Amino acid sequence: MKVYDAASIRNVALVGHSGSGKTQLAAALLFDAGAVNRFGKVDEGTSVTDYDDEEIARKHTLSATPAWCEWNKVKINLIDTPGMANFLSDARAALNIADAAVVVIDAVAGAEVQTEKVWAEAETLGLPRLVVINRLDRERASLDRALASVREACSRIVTPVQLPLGEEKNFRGVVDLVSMKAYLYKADGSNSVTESAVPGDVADAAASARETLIEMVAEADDKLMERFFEAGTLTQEELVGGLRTAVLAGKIAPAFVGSSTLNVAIPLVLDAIVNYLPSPAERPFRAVDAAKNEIAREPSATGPYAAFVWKTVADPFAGRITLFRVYTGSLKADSTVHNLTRDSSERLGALMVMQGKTPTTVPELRAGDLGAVAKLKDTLTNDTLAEKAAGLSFMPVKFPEPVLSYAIEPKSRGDEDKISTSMHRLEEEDPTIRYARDPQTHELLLAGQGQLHIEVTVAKLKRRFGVEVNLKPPRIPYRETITARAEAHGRHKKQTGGHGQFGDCKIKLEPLPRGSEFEFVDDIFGGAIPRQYIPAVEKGIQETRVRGYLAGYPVVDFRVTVFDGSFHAVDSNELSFKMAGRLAFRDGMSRARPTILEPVMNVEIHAPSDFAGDLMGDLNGRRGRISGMDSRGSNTVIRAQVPMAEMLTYEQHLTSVTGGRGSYHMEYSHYDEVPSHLQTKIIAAYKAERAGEEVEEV
Ligand SMILES: Nc1nc2c(ncn2[C@@H]2O[C@H](COP(=O)(O)OP(=O)(O)O)[C@@H](O)[C@H]2O)c(=O)[nH]1
Ligand SMILES: [Mg+2]
Repeated sequence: MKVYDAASIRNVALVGHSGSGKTQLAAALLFDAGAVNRFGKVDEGTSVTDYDDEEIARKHTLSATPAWCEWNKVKINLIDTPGMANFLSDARAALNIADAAVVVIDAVAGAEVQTEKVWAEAETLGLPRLVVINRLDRERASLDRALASVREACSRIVTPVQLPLGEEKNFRGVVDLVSMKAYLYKADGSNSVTESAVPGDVADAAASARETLIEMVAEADDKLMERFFEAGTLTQEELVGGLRTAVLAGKIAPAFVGSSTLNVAIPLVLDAIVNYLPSPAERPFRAVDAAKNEIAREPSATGPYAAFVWKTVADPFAGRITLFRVYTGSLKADSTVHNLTRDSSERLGALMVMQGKTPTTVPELRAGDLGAVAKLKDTLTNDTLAEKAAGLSFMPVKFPEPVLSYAIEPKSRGDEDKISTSMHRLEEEDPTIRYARDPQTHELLLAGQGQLHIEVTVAKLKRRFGVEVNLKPPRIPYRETITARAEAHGRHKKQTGGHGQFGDCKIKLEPLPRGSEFEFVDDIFGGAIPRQYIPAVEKGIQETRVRGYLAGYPVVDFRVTVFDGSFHAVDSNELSFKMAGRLAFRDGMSRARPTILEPVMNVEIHAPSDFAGDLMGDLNGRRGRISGMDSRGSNTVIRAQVPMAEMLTYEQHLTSVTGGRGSYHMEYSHYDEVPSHLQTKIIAAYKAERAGEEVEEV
């Protein structure tokens, strides 16, 4: 396979709300460019980029997937990304290594919640954007309405460069406002096209839309503005050149129209990617130097190499597949590279470029290109592969922390080890999940971005690694604390046969601010407790506090001061003082007015404004505190703080209330006291759970 130089590469992330047609668009682009010989269909499970079993089954993209094609001698690297809230971090990871974004919009729905999110992300990263208003063949599709909503929700820089020919199911092509030509397609999936002059019935509309475009282009550049005032218009060359400059500067996002299922007007998007979007050679890349200062560098095909690992795929057969972008220098097959992040060396075998799941080997990948390599030993997502001489590394992408945690248990006994090795591989692939054993309950916990995310992870575990688990209802990580100061006394005395046991201590308990965990202060003077036994007192308290006092949750945010005690010259030992510590702690807790704390989440909900009233009422019922409300076009954004315990079933609720048109996001905020009537329930549940167990001997 050919090796490409930066100037003949485009790296483009396809982003947008779920269902706008990104994956189908990728299938059409790849087919039209001749990169695949079959026109893949999402609905038939044959798209190039939704190849994972789970994606095919759910008809939803769950993970960012690269593909590529060649168009007019330029290699286009496309990255298809998920549009669902639970999986959006993969879209972010893709945008981070792309040079431009193609934002896909459903011509019926217009801009949606995740459209705004990915738009904002692309803007923050300074990426030139191109908009594709897709699904124009559907009933009630409207370019005007879709455009108006994108311009309102995202930005005024969105400017149409095409007009549609034919409406809804008769949508057949476009008038290109730059070339002022009409392109009609057969709409049978093939890309056969008839080029003609602009038809008479749309001539006026096209002329005036072109005028607007020319004005927008002129406004984006002072020199062109002057020319525009002198001549009253721009020449064709000025328009073409000026449009490109404006796109690169982020001043115009040209909007294209199309149907990705009928394959209408899609080849023009390939032209646009090549003509209007930047090559890596035109974009200095961002990195940090040895002192961690941000720097911008020009890529160069020669000189020291530096590459960034943006994703890892856990393949049950091929093992770990590492996806990277070469930013400068070049990587060669069968060579050794340095992992700067881990200071280790990695042997590269075959270098590959990925067409969905299908690899093609390449001898070399140069600055600006994307590629993959299998079976690296310890390289993970966010690592930098670079020669020290390059003097730079790449900033890791910050992935969101999990917000919900479920306990899982193997369906067949003895699968624990297999679960944990498979889970660790899935964790490498998806940095937004966490898998761990609860130190107190010994349960296996799987945490992720939402219920759907957890379900998908469990499904992957089954399909890819053949391990089945049951999901148990999520546990809330409650905590306990005290609200009053108390003094307490613990004395452990046992007279057995010969040698006895004796430990005795007096302690003070005091509340501390949230987040302080636990402090232990030694305030013994004059040897009331011999030095060597004081750590034993602390240990005794530590061991008991993590097991809870009211309902089995760790006691936090308090200080213990040991201030007095007594000992016995013969019978005192470490164990006795540990016991005394435990007794004192429990004695103190009984008077320190213990209480239960629960995690409270920051929640942000986006939904059509018609539902705002219902959703706010429901949040009140969930003990939520509304902290803000905004309207965005026809949508409302509600911000609230809600206890985690009330949010466990929110996903289903929101979907059913809004008919799937609402979405939400939440993250941990702080711990707060549980209202007392609910504490009673938590304590009762704990007692019921423990009813069968032996009572621990203190
Ligand atoms: N009618 C019509 N359906 C489309 C078009 N593009 C995509 N779809 C359908 O819309 C659904 C979602 O498409 P998909 O590519 O998976 O959307 P994604 O979530 O953005 O990747 C699928 O059923 C597609 O067949 C289009 O241009 N016209
Ligand atoms: Mg998709």
